[in-house]
Amino acid sequence: MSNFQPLPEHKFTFGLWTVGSVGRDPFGGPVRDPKSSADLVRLLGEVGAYGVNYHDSDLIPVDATPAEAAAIKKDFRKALDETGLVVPMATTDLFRDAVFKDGAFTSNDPKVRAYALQKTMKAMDLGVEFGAKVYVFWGGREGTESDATKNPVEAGKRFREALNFLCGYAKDQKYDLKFALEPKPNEPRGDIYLATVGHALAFINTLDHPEMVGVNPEVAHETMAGLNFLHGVAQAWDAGKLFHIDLNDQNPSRYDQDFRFGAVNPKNAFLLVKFLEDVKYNGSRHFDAHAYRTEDYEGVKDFARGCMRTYLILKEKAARWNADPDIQALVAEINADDGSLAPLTGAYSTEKAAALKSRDLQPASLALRGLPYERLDQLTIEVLLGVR
Ligand code: GCO
Ligand code: MN
Ligand code: MN
Repeated sequence: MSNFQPLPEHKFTFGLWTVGSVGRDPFGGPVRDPKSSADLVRLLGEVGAYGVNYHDSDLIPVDATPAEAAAIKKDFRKALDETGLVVPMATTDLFRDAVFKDGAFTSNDPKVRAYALQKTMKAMDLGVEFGAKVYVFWGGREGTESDATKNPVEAGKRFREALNFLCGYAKDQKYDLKFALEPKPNEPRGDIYLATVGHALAFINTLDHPEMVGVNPEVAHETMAGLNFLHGVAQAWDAGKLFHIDLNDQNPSRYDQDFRFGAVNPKNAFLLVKFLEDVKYNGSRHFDAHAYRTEDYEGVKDFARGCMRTYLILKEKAARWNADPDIQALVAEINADDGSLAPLTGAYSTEKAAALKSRDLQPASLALRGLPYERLDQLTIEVLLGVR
């Protein structure tokens, strides 16, 4: 049995902003002293992470002088070399600064939109400098409190124009970068555009370079909206658009909780891990979560270790589920197909349509069939509870 030790091949990553969170919330200030980026890399090295991601301003504060920026980069690079951590993803902070109070790419002010583009191009340069291959766009401020204030069609056009511009920039610079849009329904805006994975997937098809753009779904974001996260992930996967994933946990209908992966709904977490492992998702498993505000830095390490350990435990449970003969017998029974209708279905033809229309399919007798889903789900729970 595995000892659930994280290894580089597991591709576990954390943002500087996750383990670096000082515990601020809307009602209270910091509970932990800030750490330098280099020290956060060392902390992640100590707990066994594979990589670290950052927003431009997590690494280089907006007001840093060129000399300060150079010193920070040098220390950061040194910590990466010491620990062997890599930087698979980078992103832009387009939400913290007051200038973005009405959005960045979708702001009503064309000067703010231009500034957002400028800041993102520089942030892309900074990401690529440390090896990032995925560039995330989380539009935290791209939204409204009142739809009297912004035309949603115009906002969509502005968002599209910005992404087209930035795809152009990445191509022009010959950057080996894929973009990943991160949907979220609300918080910090009252409502955020491209609220769900589905909205983002549809929007991508309207871009000039759809092949460069995918999604970065986050457990908490679909869950906040009461949606089924796995269904969104599966749709993104099927579309070839699962470029990155943000793992954490969340109670539905609450504020953005960003709990340790698997902390709230281990069954959903299990089915998600099983999905990612079954389809052989090859990207980062990025934990975009925070330690409880009660923790000191030892607790932050417990939090980070917990995210990875839970993932690995669930991965082992997934293998157990796949190898369980009783479970597999039920799976086979549920999906049984005697092939008798294959000649009438599948790819369309005039002949098939005519034959299918006239066939008596006996729906009343089909409806009599019982489906052993109670047994299958109970066995799933028993695998999870450790008795199988
Ligand atoms: C949130 C978001 C962010 C983004 C991050 C990277 O709810 O605050 O999930 O953490 O993932 O800005 O783009
Ligand atoms: Mn989030
Ligand atoms: Mn996120």
